[in-house]
Amino acid sequence: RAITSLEIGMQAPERSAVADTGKGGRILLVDDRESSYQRLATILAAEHTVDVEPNPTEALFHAAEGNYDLLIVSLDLNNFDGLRLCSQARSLERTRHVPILAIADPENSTRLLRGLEIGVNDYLLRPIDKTELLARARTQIRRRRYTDHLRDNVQNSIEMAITDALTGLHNRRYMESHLATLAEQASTRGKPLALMILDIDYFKSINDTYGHDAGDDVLREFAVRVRKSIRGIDLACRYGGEEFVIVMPETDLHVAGMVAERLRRSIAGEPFAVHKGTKRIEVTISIGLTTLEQKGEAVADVLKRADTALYRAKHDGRNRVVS
Ligand code: GH3
Ligand code: MG
Ligand code: MG
Ligand code: MG
Repeated sequence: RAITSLEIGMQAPERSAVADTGKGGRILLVDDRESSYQRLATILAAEHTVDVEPNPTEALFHAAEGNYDLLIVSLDLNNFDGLRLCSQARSLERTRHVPILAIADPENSTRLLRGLEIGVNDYLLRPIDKTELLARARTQIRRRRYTDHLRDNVQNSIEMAITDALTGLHNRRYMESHLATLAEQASTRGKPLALMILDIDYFKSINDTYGHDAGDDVLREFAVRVRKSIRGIDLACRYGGEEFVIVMPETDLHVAGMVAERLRRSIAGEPFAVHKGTKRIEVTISIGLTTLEQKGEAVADVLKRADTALYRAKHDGRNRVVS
């Protein structure tokens, strides 16, 4: 447990500060000289929440668990190489992106240079000027928040590009790019691969009878039931309006047939609530099922075979699985 700012007699600042000021951050100060950390923590506490940890081994643990915006590490530690802490922090997934501000006596300046090589972001030489410490801390925290924000945005864009907005399942584009990989893996590993196309029966008449919103409710609930009946490694996507594709790695026709049948029953067996639960409607689906037939078979051919099976399921009366 790190020594908290409150224990060393300081008030934590308001956490309402906006991101672009670099204020209101959470700082872990790693320093084992009491006179030094008391002073530094007092300065920093005017703008940030500061925890002090004199023990560098503990510090690494706190850094990984504590969601800090900045690590300030003394390279003048008595019983430990502060550089080692910096390098460990850089290699741990949980701390990799947390900026490090190093501080050192001028006679330890070679350690500072080494620190910069291993990923320390900035440094200050003792004696430390109050204004400069605050400015450097702010800069690092601001930069950290900005890059976090960018990383979140990139993450979101990727999610959106591969997800169907209505159902939360993968979209067709993702399935098409991923299916080839899955088929290749199955071929090289000599494992089976099953693929099914699912199509809601008379969906147009659901829209016509209950409205487009009710149709959307059905699609969403359908996706929920699909997710419940497949494994984590299976790939489910919305292929078109009311058509879905499920790809099941390492699954043969017999097992996939049982999954498809269970799914068909889970749809037909329980009416779908629409219009905020005020109305329940019977829904059925037809499923065309197939497997990868030979090594290196083109995925377009696999999809085509599943589609032909689906057509037969429709033709033979719907609410059934055909392979
Ligand atoms: P079948 O049993 O032969 O599959 O008949 P069907 O009515 O389900 O087939 P059809 O392809 O004629 O109709 C599909 C309908 O799905 C037409 C389209 O308006 C509707 N649809 C497509 N996307 C959406 C959507 O996002 N929301 C809603 N509510 N309807 C959609
Ligand atoms: Mg149709
Ligand atoms: Mg349909
Ligand atoms: Mg259709």
